[in-house]
Parts: sequence; structure tokens; C-alpha cells
Amino acid sequence: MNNLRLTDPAIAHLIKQEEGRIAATINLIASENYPSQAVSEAQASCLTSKYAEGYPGKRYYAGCQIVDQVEQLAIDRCKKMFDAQHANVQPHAGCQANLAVYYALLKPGDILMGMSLSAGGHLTHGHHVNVSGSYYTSIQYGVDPHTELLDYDAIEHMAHEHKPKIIVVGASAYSRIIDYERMATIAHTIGAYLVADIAHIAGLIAAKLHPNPFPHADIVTSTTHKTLRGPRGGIIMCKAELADVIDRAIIPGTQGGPFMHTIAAKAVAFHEALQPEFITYQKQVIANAKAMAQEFINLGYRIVSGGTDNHLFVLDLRNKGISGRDAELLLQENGITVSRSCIPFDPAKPWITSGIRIGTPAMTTRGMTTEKAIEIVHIINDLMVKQPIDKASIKHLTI
Ligand code: DSN
Repeated sequence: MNNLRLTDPAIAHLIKQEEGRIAATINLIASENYPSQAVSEAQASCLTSKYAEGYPGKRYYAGCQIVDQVEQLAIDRCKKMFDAQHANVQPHAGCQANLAVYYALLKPGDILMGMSLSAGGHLTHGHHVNVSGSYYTSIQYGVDPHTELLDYDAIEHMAHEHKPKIIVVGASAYSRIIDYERMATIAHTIGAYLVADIAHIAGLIAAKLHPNPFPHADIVTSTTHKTLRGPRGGIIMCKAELADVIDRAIIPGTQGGPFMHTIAAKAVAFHEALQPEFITYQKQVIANAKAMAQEFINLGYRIVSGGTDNHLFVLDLRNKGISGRDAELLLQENGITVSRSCIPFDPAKPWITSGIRIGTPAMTTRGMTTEKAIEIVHIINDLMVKQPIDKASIKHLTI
């Protein structure tokens, strides 16, 4: 940071402050994580300067002989992690990955069916304010009002009624295992493609602790920075017969030059995800989430769908007399970072919400086990029931 301090002390100071904020707080945002130093070094490398439009061996620029090898390593490792026939490691983020898939397979006005944001899905799965819901005709499914689980019979009924060209499955706030085989049967029976967006659970799948959408899904998209613990970025994997159309949808379809420094960092993260320690880490992520959810239940909280199978869960705060937004602010003021979250069929507005989403990838990366996870639940509960907490209890958990 010496050069940065001399050139731009304002930004250097803000980065230092952010380092301090990270060190002094407990991060329970389900979509955040901390990559290794090795990943960060690759990300900060000289590869940022290289233009390499195209793919390994077929570039529109000279001087790509080294970055070709970098990208090929990332592709090979990505395919190995997810048993994929083809991988494109160039998407700048998850939104770009999903957009490219739609661009590859749909024409404007075609029908896209995905899980609604309010039920736990994602903006890019057909929300009306997003390209996915405005350029395409969007049909949205949710969860069963009683079980709060995906209702595959209802999804099948909707698919048969509307005949979408793509069905997207995947979520940002759904804590249960997804039946990809059933979803693929639903999609393929009506001639639709099944796209699985595994952004949140990619690390759990790579560690083989959650079912792999392949060989059922036609296309799988993901980010690389959540449970997968890589740099900010996206990936698309697909069956071999879709490889060309997907590659063309990234470049020249929706992106220009790939971020070669980020692709190198992805390759490093994929290497790490293929090591045995990664499985140990992901087991702890799940154990921490389950322990926290159970402790909240013991303390009288309602968890959406009654528990969790993955790295996150959503707390319904209606019986605690506090909105999701106020809980988010209260916790932030006390050194705990969470994100407000809609609960299924939420009576509150999306800006306010009735719940908070709690995730364990980041705290687990920082070495916390179930004992600490349960301590955190008690700190959160004390705050919710408006008991003053001893800030030292948070400090001892963060240092
Ligand atoms: N923003 C991410 C999340 O928090 O789940 C999804 O893109």
C-alpha cells in the first residue's frame, strides 16, 4: 500500500478504514466471503493490463500466449469442479452470466420462468425492473405458502400452462436442497432449457455436500465469490452442444475484453476448491448455519421453512416487533452485518421487509465454529430483546 498512500492518500485511508471495519465486525451477509491472499495476489497482478478478446488460441490481440494458459487452467479446473462439459470463465459477474445465457437462447418477448425475488429468487430471474423481466416475458414461481419449500407440482403446472423457453432454478434466500432432476424433467417435458443458477451454493456443490445440477441442467451459472470464496466474478457451464452459442453470447454478444487478472484469481480459487481442506471448510459452513438456526428456534424465533440445509437461513422477525430494515440497522450499530430479507408472502415493503438473512461463509472463513456461532445468536437475541450488550463480547469474537 506504500505507493497508494503516496499517490492517493484519500483512497488509501478509506481502504485502511474498511480493513478496520472488517476486522471489528462479524459478517453474516450470506453472499459475502473473504478470498485467500493467493487469490488476491492474482487479482492484483499485471494481468489486468492485457486485452484478450476471444478465447484461448483464438484472440483478436497479439501477446496472449501467457493469458491463454491462464484462462485454459481456469476452464479446466472449473469443468473438473462441477463435472461440466464446457466452461466459460469470462462473465464479469453473476448478472452478466445470466444475461448472456438469455441472450444466447431467447429472443425478446420469449417466455422466461424463474423464482420471484420476493420468494427468495434473484433479480435476474425475471424481475420486471431487470432486463430479464422486461425484454422477455417473465413468469414467476414462488414457494408453497405452508411449507415455504419449492412446490414442484405447482412449478410443473405453471410450466405446462405457459410453455417457457427457459426455466431458471436457483435462489439468493432459499435454505433448502433443490431437486434439479425434477426441475429438469419439468423443463425437458415442455422442450425448455433448465438453467441452474448456483451462485450461492457453488462452494457446497464443489465440495460435493450438495447435489450437482449436472447432468440434469443444460446450463449452470454462478458467481465465484460467495461460498466458492474466489474473486468477484461469474462463470457459465453448459452441455457441450451449447458451448458455441454460450461463448458467442459472452463475446461478442454481451461483453468485450475479459478481465484476465480476475480469471487468474478464479483459477487460483478453483484450485483451492479442489483441495480436501475446502470440504472441511464447507462442512463447517453448513454446521454453523444449522447450529445458529437451531439456537434461534430454541429462543423462540421462526425460521423460514423451519431450518436450513445450506449456508444461510431467513429469520422471520414479525413476532419480535422489529422490521428487517430496523434489525439490520440495529445489528450494524453493534458490529454485526446482516442483510434484510423478504420472507415469502411478506406483508412489508421490499425496502423494509419482515426478515433478515443470515449466512455463515464469511464468519467460517475467519475460523469460527459452532460454539462461536451460538454465542453470536445470543448476542443478536440480546439486541433484539433490547438488552444492552457488552461490546467486548463482539470484540472477542472478531479478533
Ligand atoms: N446480491 C447477492 C446476494 O446478496 O444474494 C445476489 O446477487
